[in-house]
Amino acid sequence: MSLARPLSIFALALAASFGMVQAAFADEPVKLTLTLKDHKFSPAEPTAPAGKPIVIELANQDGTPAEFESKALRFEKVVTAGKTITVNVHPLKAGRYRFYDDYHEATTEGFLVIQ
Ligand SMILES: [Cu+2]
Repeated sequence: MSLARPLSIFALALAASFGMVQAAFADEPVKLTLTLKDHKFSPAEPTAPAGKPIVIELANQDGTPAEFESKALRFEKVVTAGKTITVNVHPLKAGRYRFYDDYHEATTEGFLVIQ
């Protein structure tokens, strides 16, 4: 029996499993970490790549509750004083998407920049 055949099968299996790993990474969400302090988001303009699911973690360091909201990104979630929440965002096209604290909308906003 020649060694060539088992080796090529092994090579194919390796290539296939590598492809699956690549596919898993493609769907891996991009994580963004934001803080809210003195009614300002930081960073105020986080960036993320287009076409990837995104998870935004927001830590509210203020002594008042906030409602993390975005019509463009379709989320709305209350975060009480001193707590941290996460919201999921579906894959997006390049652009600038506004978010805000619905309890202080006039002063507290940011933009998710998709590149
Ligand atoms: Cu609201």
